[in-house]
Amino acid sequence: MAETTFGNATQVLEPFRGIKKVTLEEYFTSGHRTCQGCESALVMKLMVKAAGPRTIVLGSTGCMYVANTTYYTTPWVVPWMHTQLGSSGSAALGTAAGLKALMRKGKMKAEPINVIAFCGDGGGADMGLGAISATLTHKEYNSLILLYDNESYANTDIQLSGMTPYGAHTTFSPPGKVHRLIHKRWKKNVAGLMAAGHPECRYVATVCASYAVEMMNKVRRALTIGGPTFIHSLDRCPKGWDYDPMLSHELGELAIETGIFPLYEVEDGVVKYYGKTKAIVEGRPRKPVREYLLKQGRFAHFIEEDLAYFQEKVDEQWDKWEIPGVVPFRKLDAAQAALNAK
Ligand SMILES: Cc1ncc(C[n+]2csc(CCOP(=O)(O)OP(=O)(O)O)c2C)c(N)n1
Ligand code: SF4
Ligand SMILES: [Mg+2]
Repeated sequence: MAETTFGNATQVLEPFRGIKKVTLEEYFTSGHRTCQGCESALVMKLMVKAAGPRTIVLGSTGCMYVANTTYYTTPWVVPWMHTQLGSSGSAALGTAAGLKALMRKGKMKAEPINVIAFCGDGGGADMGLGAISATLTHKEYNSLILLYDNESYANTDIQLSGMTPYGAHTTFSPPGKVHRLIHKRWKKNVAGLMAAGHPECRYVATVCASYAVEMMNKVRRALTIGGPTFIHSLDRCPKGWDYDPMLSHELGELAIETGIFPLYEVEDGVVKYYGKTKAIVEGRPRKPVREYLLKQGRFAHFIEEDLAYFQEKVDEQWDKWEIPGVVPFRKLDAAQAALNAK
């Protein structure tokens, strides 16, 4: 048991050193009704496997609520509670504060209990952003908020969210004869936003379950550090992204290898890249974004011009951002720097 500086107990969850060291126990089992190849279901399973049995999971409305609690069935083995669509932050904070108060009053055995609240991109990056932001300022309460990002409001039939990629076909942005692209906004940078704007939050990470052990280890790190922490997971959704479910794993790898979704963690203000993103930062060439985009039906209407624009935006993130893929403050270009020096 580790005491944080503010006297709140967390569990020390050492990282799994390889797949063979991962515990066999499952806390998200059979009984869910998610689509074949649903990456978010895998994320739930890995998230709670990493956390272990002394965990309470709170989930905002969305596929991971509805498909996981169909009438009289549930895959959750640990205590689980549904919360309103925009309330994952409030549920995390309230539960953590409630546990702490009960323990302080001696009404519960004092022991570390992990509190994890998950939310979708609609619930977390759009509707519940304020509540998550508030929770990340309360350093005296331990909770992890995991945003599973399937890049749409999937549960209500794939509507566009602030995390939907540029140009994607959703039920709110169908390509037509007059306008080929309906959705022309670039996706929010939610992990960067949380990391840059919340000085009391000691840990923010991005994860991809195609790299399962690393993903679980980021969850374990967040829970060990304690205080309010945040993880953003990019989750493939065969229904919304329109691809053969067998490609879920490969598309996760391609999202990283093309540089579209960088893997990093920010611990006490220090950015650390990991996995294939680290190799890219150290000079490995990125794969062209078309290799990722053209495997998905939601980009089937793209023409060369659209692919070129997408590539250009990703290149910019790597070449011009102050912290590549993380913080979009622009680097001063060489000409301007020379002028300033005069
Ligand atoms: C306040 C409120 N507005 C709308 C809804 C309807 N609704 C239920 S799930 C959902 C989609 C949520 O999207 P997201 O958070 O991305 O989760 P996903 O379904 O993609 O897993 C919506 C709009 C609701 N439950 N509550
Ligand atoms: S619609 Fe997408 S997120 Fe929802 S259960 Fe199906 S694959 Fe999973
Ligand atoms: Mg979603």
